[in-house]
Amino acid sequence: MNGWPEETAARYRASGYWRGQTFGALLTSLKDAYADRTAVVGEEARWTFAELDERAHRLAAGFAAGGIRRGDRVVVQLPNIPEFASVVFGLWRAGAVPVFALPAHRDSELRHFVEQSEAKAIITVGEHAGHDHAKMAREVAQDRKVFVVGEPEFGELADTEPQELPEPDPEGIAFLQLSGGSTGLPKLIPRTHDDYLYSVRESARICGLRKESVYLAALPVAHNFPLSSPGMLGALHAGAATVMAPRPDADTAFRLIEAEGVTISGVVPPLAAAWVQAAARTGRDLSSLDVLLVGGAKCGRELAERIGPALGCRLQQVFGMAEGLVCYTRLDDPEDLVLGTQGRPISPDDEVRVVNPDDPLATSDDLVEPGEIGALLTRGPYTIRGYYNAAEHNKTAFTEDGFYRTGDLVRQRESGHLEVVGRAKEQINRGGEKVAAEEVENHLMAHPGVLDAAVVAVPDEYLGERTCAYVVPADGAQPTAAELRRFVRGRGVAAFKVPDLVEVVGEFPVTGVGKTSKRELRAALTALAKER
Ligand code: OOB
Repeated sequence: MNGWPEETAARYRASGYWRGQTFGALLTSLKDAYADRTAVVGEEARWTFAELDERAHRLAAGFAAGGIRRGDRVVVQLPNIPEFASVVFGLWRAGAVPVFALPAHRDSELRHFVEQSEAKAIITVGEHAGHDHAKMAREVAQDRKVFVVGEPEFGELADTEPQELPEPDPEGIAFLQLSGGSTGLPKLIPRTHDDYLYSVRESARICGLRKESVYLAALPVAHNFPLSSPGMLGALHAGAATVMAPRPDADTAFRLIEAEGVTISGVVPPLAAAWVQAAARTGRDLSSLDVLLVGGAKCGRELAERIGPALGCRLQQVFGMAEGLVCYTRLDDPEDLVLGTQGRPISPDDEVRVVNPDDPLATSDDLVEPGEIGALLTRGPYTIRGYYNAAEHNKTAFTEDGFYRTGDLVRQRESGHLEVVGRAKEQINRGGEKVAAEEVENHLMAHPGVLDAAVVAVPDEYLGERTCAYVVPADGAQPTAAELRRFVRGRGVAAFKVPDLVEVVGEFPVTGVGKTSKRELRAALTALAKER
């Protein structure tokens, strides 16, 4: 029922990976073990495990009373605030299924998540970072419920008398995570209590979390990396505190590291570079920081080498994906592996195949020679077997024998460590934020003055990659770059999806490429863009 064949599921249970525990039950056991220890810290709040547990119970009862039933999907768009934790655990206890939107998402994306998941409600905040989230949610929601943290109605929910609610199925869908996507719109990723909790437990162990640890959630906490690698959930699992950073910049992060004695955090490479630079002139005491995880996009060797000395901490590389597989360098790995690879999988039962990179539909048998570059396929105890309600897309996104086609180009060392060397998928990795080429092209092509568009990555010193849109105007039209960027923004998309560069051209500046294959066109344009 959850996508894994029953035989495989039985093996994962027998191996102790899937333990039949729900997130709600986990929080109960954490409350029993760590009642008075700090669980979550925000700018104005500091909750113990007992308080978080109590809040989650009340919210669960509130959601149930408010008509949220078992299995109902609820889009959650919250920034890094303690209520993220209480709301999500509250929904879990009510048996509901959170759908994790990022604060950067705008109305067209929110609408897509609501429709795709057939959500019953949206939970959001009022004004955040200059944007009125409540207003946006109400427009998108139409006749669905909207709960706004900080408004009286939410206060009532949060104050409901706790009640016993039936436990959800630990092998059923716990939440829907968003894929970075390479086709039209982000796909929804169904994760179960059992599979996700396995990755959380192991991540906490691999990253050395103890109850004395303090995790700084610098990136938007709904994303898989700060959520579970090891993230807020890994920290909670270990009995450690999570400090919610309202923003990820060095000033904010360093202030919180000093004030809260943060021991561990996770950042994308451009942010790591910014922290490294800022560390040289900071007056803050960063000595508590022990481990910095870097991932989401490739951390080059040069940056990797500077992180430890500049921040006085250990570097741990992480290469993961919301679909499942997460790789870490281990804290006791030799330096060469820590600096030069993106780690090895969490589980001995994560199956990794490096296959023919020239065939987008290569199967798990089309292996390259050991040590050669190939496309990464994977399956295992916490990697999904299919996207949510996406039967057609699943036919190519997964092999017949259930491997997920990651779209990443890797080389595997004898130790099992993977080096990410590139990407085969039609996606731009903008400093860890994923942009699907086709999604942006579709927005551009909605402009009456645009005949055709192709979006590709251009190398960028700071972000690693930026987006460049090549646009062919319709007959007689002369759209400008500024106008097209404004147009895309006006379509209601996350700011990181607005093309950084727009080149309006008479025709696509590559010869010998038919317009039949966008894939080939993008490949040729990417090669051209690299030479710029
Ligand atoms: C993380 O998750 P997603 O779902 O936003 O993006 C996954 C993709 C990977 O397929 C790969 O293309 C890229 O992001 N990626 C990396 C990387 N980590 C992720 N590429 C090169 N080097 C790395 N270290 O980004 C994510 C999820 C959990 C933990 C960490 C990152």
